[in-house]
Amino acid sequence: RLGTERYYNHEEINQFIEDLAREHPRRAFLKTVGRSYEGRWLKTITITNGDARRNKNVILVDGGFHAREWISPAAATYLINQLVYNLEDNADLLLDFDWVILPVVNPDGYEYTQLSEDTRLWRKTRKPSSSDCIGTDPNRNFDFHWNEEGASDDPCDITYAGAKAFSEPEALVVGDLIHSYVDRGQMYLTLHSYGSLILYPWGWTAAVPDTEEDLHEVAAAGQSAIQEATGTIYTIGPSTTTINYTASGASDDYAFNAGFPISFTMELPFGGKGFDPPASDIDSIVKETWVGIAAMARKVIQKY
Ligand code: 0X9
Ligand code: ZN
Repeated sequence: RLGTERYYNHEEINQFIEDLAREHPRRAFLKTVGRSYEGRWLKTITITNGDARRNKNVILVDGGFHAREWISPAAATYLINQLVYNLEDNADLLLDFDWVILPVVNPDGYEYTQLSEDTRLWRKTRKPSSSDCIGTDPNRNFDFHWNEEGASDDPCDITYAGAKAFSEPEALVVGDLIHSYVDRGQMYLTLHSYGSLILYPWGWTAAVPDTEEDLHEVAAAGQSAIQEATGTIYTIGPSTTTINYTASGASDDYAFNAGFPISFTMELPFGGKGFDPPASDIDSIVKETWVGIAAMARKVIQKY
């Protein structure tokens, strides 16, 4: 299992989920769902309790959209550890759900940020655009209110929406995952950093969905569980007015619009150093993140 003492690269994370699937053939299933622009394999791991029940409800989790947000893949891998190795504490979560996890959506960007201090704060993908600038913001590339407010037309901008919706193979993979699980999908969770926020739709407009109360109730369960566990105070609310900007073409709105009744962006904590929580902070951040996610999943079980 992957420890929490350092950050891992994409190859190590893929190796980890491959090993898990091989060692737990009845409980963990690996699926190759696509390839990044530079040719890295995008693989999901589906974790079950191994019982015979088919077509359970699904929780879909992804991490590593934005290259520099290293704590996000770390939290996704910790979640995988918990669901596989801590069946005693999490039996209820696997009785009702299959969990599908894509730990690193944007591996090209993630690897690029590991090259040097100069590239550490890269955010986007790594596919060249029509201009000299490289990369698209994968979280502005989804085909729902694509390239409206809070997304840029300028390929040199860090929020460049791309030449068209789903121009980036990495975003398209997540879009396809959303569609392939939506019939069974109860919660979509995308892990970002930083800010200690649980954001729910909409993010493309300041308007809120009819079901805001449900979204709020589930988010509040995560918020209070985290506060109880560590004292960390998460702010929860509709994306646009809570993070204080509009951003269109993002995956959370896409998943919610497609039919996931619960869809959150979780902005993990600052961790002392922004996008670079020191390795010594990884353990506490990913553990409290898991506490929040488990509490939200339990609230979903109760509600639906
Ligand atoms: O701007 C983003 O993509 C997310 N914040 S980050 O600092 N990690 O880049 C927030 C996305 C919130 N959701 C929507 N606006 N739909
Ligand atoms: Zn992000």
